[in-house]
Amino acid sequence: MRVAAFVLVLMLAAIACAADDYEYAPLDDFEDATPWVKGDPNTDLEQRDSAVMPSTEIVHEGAQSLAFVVHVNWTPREGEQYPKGWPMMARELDPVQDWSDWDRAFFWLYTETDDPLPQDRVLRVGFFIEGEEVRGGPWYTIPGIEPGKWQRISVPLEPGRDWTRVNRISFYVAEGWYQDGDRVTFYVDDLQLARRTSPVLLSAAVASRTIDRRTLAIDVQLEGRADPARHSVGITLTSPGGAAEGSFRWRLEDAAAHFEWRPEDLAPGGHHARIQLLDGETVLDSREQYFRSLQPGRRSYLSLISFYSSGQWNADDLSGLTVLNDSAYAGVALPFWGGYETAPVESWDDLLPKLEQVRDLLEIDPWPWVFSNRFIGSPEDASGHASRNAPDPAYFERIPILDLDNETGARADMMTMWRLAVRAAKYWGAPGIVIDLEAYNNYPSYHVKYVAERRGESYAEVIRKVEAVGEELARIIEEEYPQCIVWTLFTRLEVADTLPGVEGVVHPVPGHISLGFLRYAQEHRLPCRMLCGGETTPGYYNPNPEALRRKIIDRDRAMAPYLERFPEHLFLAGTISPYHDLSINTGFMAAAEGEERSLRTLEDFAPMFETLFTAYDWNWIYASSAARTMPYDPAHNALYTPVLDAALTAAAE
Ligand SMILES: [Ca+2]
Ligand SMILES: [Ca+2]
Repeated sequence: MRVAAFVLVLMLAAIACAADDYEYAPLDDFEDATPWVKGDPNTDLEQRDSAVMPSTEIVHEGAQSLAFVVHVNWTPREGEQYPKGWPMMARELDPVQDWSDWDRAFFWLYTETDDPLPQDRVLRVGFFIEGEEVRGGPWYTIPGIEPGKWQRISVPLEPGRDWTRVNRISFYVAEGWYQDGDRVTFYVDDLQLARRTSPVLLSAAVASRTIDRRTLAIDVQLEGRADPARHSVGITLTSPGGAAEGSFRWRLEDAAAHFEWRPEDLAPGGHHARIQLLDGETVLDSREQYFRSLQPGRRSYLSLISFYSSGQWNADDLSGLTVLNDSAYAGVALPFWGGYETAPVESWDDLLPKLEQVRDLLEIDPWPWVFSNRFIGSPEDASGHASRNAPDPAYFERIPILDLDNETGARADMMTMWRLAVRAAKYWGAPGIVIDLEAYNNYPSYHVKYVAERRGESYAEVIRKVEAVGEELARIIEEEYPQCIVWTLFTRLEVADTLPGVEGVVHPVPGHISLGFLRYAQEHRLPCRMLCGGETTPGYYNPNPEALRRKIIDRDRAMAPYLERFPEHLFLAGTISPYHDLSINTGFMAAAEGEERSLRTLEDFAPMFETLFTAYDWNWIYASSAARTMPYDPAHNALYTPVLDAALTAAAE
């Protein structure tokens, strides 16, 4: 199941395929609409906000198509459990159908609306296998939907599912994706199953460091059938300068395959891999990927990043920090100001006595920790927590979503904090500074589209201004401490989208802050480095080492364009949020109902730590309060230190 989930992620990024390479079978031409009904069996069968009917007006094939009419209506009605519901249309297949010999479904879609379509999700389709539930089902988000024209939609039938018993086809939207009052009609026509006439690469990924630092892991996923007598996979490595670094070839026995290969003398640094699917000597398909390898035998730098540190930093007596002098940590992040701080920023002289104390007490590296939340607004409809946590909520309420033009002075305050923190890192002789780019005040402000609409600016203008924020962060580094490492908890550069009128990919806002920073650092040849922290992926929690390794491979591939573009400046860090007793965990660290966890005690985490410390030169432990980790409690420190220390040593062997 875990493997299947990983495969699905890769496939969502799959490439459009040439139509000619398929053979087809008709599935539904919608000339008879009677099998199609509306209704979500879990919540609202009546669905007064949607309708399903045949259409003879907008037709792609034959005499009619099927219209799925949605009127978004958030007003609660009597007897309706969820005012923001899930309008759905579905058809049961009775008897069940065997699709196991097919690779994809194709259909035509015409979207009619006068309202703007939502950014992330517009319409989802699901092909259900007997026993699968609607909730959390096999939903496929149809990408790139544009109104006012017929579009050919291609849905992969992910390998790894049992396609022999398909019993339902469903389409749905969530009213919550749209705005109240929006009206949209989807016309669907000419649904067909399709089979590849010869195989292609659905995905291919290569990563070093997931087994050890000398061995490559190569994951290949085919669409179509592999014939071991004919088909093979080859990999060729070259250095960034174009020098040959070896090649290898394997027979392909299955549509999903994992290979391991230890090239001779894999030099640390960048490499280009070309992965080819071959039929005899004929190349059927190929993929290119940049990847980085690391120096074997190097001990990973482990840092502690925890809100428990806030209590230590803000205590009258800082000696509590000294517990960490006998720990596995090489560094600790100290939050100079809280994420919701609104008070005027102190001066350097105000800070200095505390900096001196830390310098005298702490034998590991202190890393100043700052928050970009300072310049993020908290409008009335925000989903964040500013009003609950901020000493002066009005400070955040007046910010126009993001204080991009320093409209309220919040951006200048953030830059002042940044400058003081960078100066403190230099004063301490610390390697660098930690920045948390989480939008605590208002999570929708991650989206360029939302920021642009709320600020009345174009997408391109918002991106330019956000990247200018990153440039200013880099300029301050240049002025204060050019060698400073900037350790982000995440960059979100692995998340890529597109927006109309914007050239190239669009990332969440933290991605563009990071890009502005990296570009400035590169153009000005600064010795500083940026670490992408990994909070978004591989993330705080993975159920087992294999799942973690898959995330590491996938992240390498998603980040490859930027790792290649910024070889001197961008590096990956890993993170994990361990616990020592599953039974005391609460909140996001607790097991879900019915979930069987293999990680129950700290010892269970040992292979997780070793996998992570093998994969990244920089790692951080997120010591959560939801797992009552209490890293400053000497007893807890004594519990965690030997396990972490052993994994650091083992990974460096
Ligand atoms: Ca038709
Ligand atoms: Ca409704």
